[in-house]
Amino acid sequence: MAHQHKAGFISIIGKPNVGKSTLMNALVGERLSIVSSKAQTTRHRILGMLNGEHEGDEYQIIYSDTPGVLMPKYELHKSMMAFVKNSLEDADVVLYVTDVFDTYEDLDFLTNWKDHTETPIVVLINKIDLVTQERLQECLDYWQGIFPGRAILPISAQEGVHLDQIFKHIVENLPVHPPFFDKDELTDKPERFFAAEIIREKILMNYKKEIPYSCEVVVTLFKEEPAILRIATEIYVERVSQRAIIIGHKGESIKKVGIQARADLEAFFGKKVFLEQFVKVEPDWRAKADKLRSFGYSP
Ligand code: GDP
Ligand code: K
Ligand code: MG
Repeated sequence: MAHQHKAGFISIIGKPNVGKSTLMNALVGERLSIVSSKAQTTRHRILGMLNGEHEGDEYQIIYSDTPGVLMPKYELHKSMMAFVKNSLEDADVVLYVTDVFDTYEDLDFLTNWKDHTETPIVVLINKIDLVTQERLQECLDYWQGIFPGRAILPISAQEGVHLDQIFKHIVENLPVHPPFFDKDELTDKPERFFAAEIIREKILMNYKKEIPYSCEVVVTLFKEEPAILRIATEIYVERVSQRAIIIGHKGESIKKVGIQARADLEAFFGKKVFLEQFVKVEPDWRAKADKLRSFGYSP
């Protein structure tokens, strides 16, 4: 039989913090999506491409990492859920990620979708490195009840356990189709998106409570010069008091973010980076549709 090209979209969805971004990074072999122990780390739909060859056929797998499904409290959450919905509509296979502590969240859109869709769903029970075989069996029974008749796989995204079995499910369901993206592209997002995400990751690591959620990072300058990459960013917060916290005593806190971010930016872009950061106040930006649009939240 003549060799074919297969290509398709694989959506990674599930509740916050179950390990969706860890999984996508593991599946594509790159740190494309921020991972943190805080819920709502991922705010966009981020594509990660994997090109290869399987049993003589070439393939292009296009993974979508998405924000965790939640009941929206802010305009920002609504737009995050719109990314999730779009991702479900486009999918050739859906990887529904849960972990060994998770229970099903009965959101209307999710339940309607799962009970009616003909799209193949693979339920992944993540973080099996943390539990006993007995507990895992309970999880398997529970999720079989929620997703009757669907494939269920225990995995550890962090330890790389059973990821090859996910791949098997995917290639079996990948449509014959020419590539959607250039074969040397890793993602659909521009370089400046990743610059902003790396800085947001450091904010998530360095500040507590509400602070990281009140922040948005905008890259205002991304300029490649022969010896250096110049990046300027604006960090938006919602209140003047939050601005003071971000900056810290004598600028210590923002300086720390800058040092950590610059190290990762240099590794990611393979180049020396000059980074400037400005902290600005935009009252209640998470509730304002026009602000959200200007920050790129229009799915
Ligand atoms: P997301 O919100 O679903 O995208 O989850 P993240 O990928 O950001 O991960 C949430 C937290 O779970 C992070 O602290 C990860 O390091 C951790 N995590 C992810 N996968 C695993 C796993 O397989 N085992 C363990 N023990 N922790 C994991
Ligand atoms: K997270
Ligand atoms: Mg995530």
